[in-house]
Amino acid sequence: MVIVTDPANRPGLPEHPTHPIRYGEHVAEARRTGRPIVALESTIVSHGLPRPDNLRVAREIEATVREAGAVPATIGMVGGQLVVGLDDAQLTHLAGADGVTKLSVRDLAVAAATGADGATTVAATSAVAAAAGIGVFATGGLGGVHREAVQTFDESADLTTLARTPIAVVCAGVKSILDVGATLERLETLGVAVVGYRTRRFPGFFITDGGFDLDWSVDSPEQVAAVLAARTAQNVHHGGLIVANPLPVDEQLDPALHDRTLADGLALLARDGITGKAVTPFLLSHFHSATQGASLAVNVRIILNNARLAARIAAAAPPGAD
Ligand code: PSU
Ligand code: MN
Repeated sequence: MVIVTDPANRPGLPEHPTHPIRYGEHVAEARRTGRPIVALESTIVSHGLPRPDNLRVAREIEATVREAGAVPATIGMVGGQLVVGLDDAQLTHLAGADGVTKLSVRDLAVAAATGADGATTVAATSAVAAAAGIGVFATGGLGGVHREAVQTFDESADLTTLARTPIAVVCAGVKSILDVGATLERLETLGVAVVGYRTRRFPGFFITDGGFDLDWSVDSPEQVAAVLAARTAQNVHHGGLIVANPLPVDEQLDPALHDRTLADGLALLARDGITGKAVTPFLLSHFHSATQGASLAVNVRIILNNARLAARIAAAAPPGAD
């Protein structure tokens, strides 16, 4: 990447952004009137879901948040401008354009200064949402500790960011392509609270039960809101809260198909020597093709399920609880 020190002097680049964060009109209005807001990430749109389903799904996620009584704020970067509440044209651009960069927290300032188009990960979305005073965020699955992390040190910045960011993230756990047990251990070390939503088992993204117990379970959006209120009132620990929301058993990917597909995918990884950033996209596209689209349909159900719960939590939380 070329660092552009003076973007205004470079033809073809947008003007250097003057506002660190720009709010979409619908989000600015919600902030003025105190309506509940749910943050949404853009990396699942640009990098996590195949085109052209990704744009349709991005719109469905926003519609689901609205139907459940909150205002969606999809976060991303357009021409170096950080936007909280992308409009439909911006969302369409990030879903379809080539050269949209995956932005974690460390990338945000560099991307802004170089006028980049970027999609924010869970880490970056959480950090920006918290800075914007938004306390609830819905996604599909978190990043985590990769299976080969003992050699590669590959652990998502999602975990370390949540350690210091006061946000509630509604997700369906982490994908089974990661080391789920190690991810839970790291979350404990980092001081990130994990509560199951109506379950004491950590969900396994495509599958309802990821194979690990949780210490805590909550039963209602109001109870999650009470956790957030208690955190604020205590004023002791300001880390993230993971609300682990499993798909109902009858909506999960068939566990036998899941296990088979994962084993085949891992064998292909080893055979082709695929490592690093390429691992997750490779395994996800293997899942989508090997299950003839079944995993994609499950993926979409997961995100919509989380968007709905996040909206209900945001509606139950008093404004400014975070
Ligand atoms: N989980 C998914 N789909 C995704 C991601 C996670 O089911 O697209 C994305 C999220 O944006 C998450 C990021 O924050 O991958 C983690 O990437 P990394 O491991 O490079 O931090
Ligand atoms: Mn990584």
